[in-house]
Amino acid sequence: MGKYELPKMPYAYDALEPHIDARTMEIHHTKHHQAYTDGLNNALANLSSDLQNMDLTKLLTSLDKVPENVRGAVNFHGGGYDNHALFWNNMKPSGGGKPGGSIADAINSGFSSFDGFKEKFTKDTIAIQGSGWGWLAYNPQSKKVEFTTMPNQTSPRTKGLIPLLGLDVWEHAYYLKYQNRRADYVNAWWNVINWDEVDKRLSKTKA
Ligand code: MN3
Repeated sequence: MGKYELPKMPYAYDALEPHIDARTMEIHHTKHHQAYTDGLNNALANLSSDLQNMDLTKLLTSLDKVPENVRGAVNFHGGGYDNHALFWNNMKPSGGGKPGGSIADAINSGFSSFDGFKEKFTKDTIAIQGSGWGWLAYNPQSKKVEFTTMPNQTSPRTKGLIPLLGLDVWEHAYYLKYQNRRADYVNAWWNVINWDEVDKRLSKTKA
């Protein structure tokens, strides 16, 4: 058995209905996230023990230490494993609304306002070409939060950013319910955000 196992879902597959449907959640978790988990374990098997034992978050920020022939697989499957683990937990049933606490202050300071942030996140995530993710991330250099998009499964950690809130816009995340209507999925997703979890991630960056 590999080092990584598929993380348990923090709620039932139908818990995010009607915004994200149960069948999509189940396939997304048991097939797609499982595939990244297996791919990560397979990639790790080709690494030296010091890299195998490194925390995944550290490994993703130090991809230059990974031999070139395995780097792409670690970037893709390691990013996919980590991104999805974050994604399940940055959603919850009856979520959404406006954040409070430190994350609200950080968003106001990084963007014009919460509404300005929401507009940018929505517009730029819908506009991602092909598969990828929209992220709210903390930048340890500027000590501010910022928005970024990342292609495929590449983690914001590879750019030295700490992911706080991510939205998966691969078609597998919405196609069964929304087909080609990515914008409808992105707009619905704002109703299931777990802001307490996002706030917790921000406070950990300062620990
Ligand atoms: Mn996905």
